[in-house]
Amino acid sequence: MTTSPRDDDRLRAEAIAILRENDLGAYTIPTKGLYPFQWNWDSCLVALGLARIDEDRAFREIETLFAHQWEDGFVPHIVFHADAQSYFPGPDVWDTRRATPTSGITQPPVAGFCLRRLYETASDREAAAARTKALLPRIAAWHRWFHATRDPEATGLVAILHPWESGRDNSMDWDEALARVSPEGVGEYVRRDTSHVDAAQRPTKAEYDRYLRLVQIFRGLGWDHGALHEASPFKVVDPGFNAILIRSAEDLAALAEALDEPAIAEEAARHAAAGRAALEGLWHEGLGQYACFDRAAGALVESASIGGLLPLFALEPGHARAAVLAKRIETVCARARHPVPSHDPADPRFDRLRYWRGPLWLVANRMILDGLARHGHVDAATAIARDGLALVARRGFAEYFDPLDGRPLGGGRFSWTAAMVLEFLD
Ligand code: 2M8
Repeated sequence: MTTSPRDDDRLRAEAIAILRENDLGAYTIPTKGLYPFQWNWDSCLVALGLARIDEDRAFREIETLFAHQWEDGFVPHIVFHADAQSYFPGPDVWDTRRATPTSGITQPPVAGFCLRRLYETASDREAAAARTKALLPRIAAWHRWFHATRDPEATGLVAILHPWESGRDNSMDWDEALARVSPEGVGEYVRRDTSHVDAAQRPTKAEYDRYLRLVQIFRGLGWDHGALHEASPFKVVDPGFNAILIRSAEDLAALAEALDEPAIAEEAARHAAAGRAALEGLWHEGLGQYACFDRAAGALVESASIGGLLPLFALEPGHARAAVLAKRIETVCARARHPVPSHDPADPRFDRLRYWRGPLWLVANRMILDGLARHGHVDAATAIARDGLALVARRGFAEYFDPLDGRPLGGGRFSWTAAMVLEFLD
């Protein structure tokens, strides 16, 4: 699919209008109603789009997120800046007791990757250098927090302790590990998401029960991050999440080099190297891609999700797995009409409508196409960007899309979809 120059102008104008309407001053909400607060990785990725409209505002987006970093280095997945009743679970459920309430779990650490792009493309070089330099120690502290609290045995790879941390909430990757979390005692609650979006496009009640049970367990430990890894019944090492951390560490090291912060550069380069070396342990020969490692069960997970394709975004150019992974991406995409399905359509569990169990997401595509381009597959990368633009031109700025027929799914007028459109129009 392609777009015409007129489509492109219309897409650009519409993307900017969406980012403006979801802009609450110092942060951007993902979409009205469904997600009325600031989300961690949404904000960083949205900053890439904002940078094309207003550089100052783009930096502000990331600065606002890091203004709510905890003293231990942790950066929350949601910052509840203002009251809103349209989302569950809200601040009272998390009960983290922060001055501005936040959640107590984190999200994929794309900040390092996004900040490097902001810095390198900024036209006001002096302002960009000063603002980037001020953020470097904060990102370094977050990465250090990951290695200390989520990799206590120094394996080089970090675990997520909640499916929401992955950003790919209901992926098949978590099915077995989540099934081992007993929902007993979770109590009654009222979901809000299914009043905004068709329930067939959202996680199930059985999943929500367990999502909430994990929150209750962690809340019972007073959100003491040093204690959660040991106590959590759910600990999974996600190749996608780790690839993002490794790539952000590489980008943090490059920024720290450029801005004369040698200690940060050295530490970040060390983290990236340790992560890359350990990634090899997540290679699943049978699936022909990377797979999650269930740290509680001690086994690789039989699940061919997009998480296992994301390492392309982090492998060094020339790495032996890169060509195999690029080929694997081609195979998975050939099974759908629109790239890149969030799960291999050949898997009988593939669900074209249900959120992260099949639909395509432009933010994931952004990282996949970056990985393809990084390893020399420029045409394949361009084809993914073009398809995404044509999809949005025809179907609107949806949260996610059916990869078989392109139907728009989830929330509408979505910020990160708008930001990715601006990225792809480049
Ligand atoms: C989705 O996750 C939230 C929980 O964090 C939810 O469903 O309530 C995911 O797609 C996640 O990746 C995203 O950051 C968030 C906001 O767009 O929505």
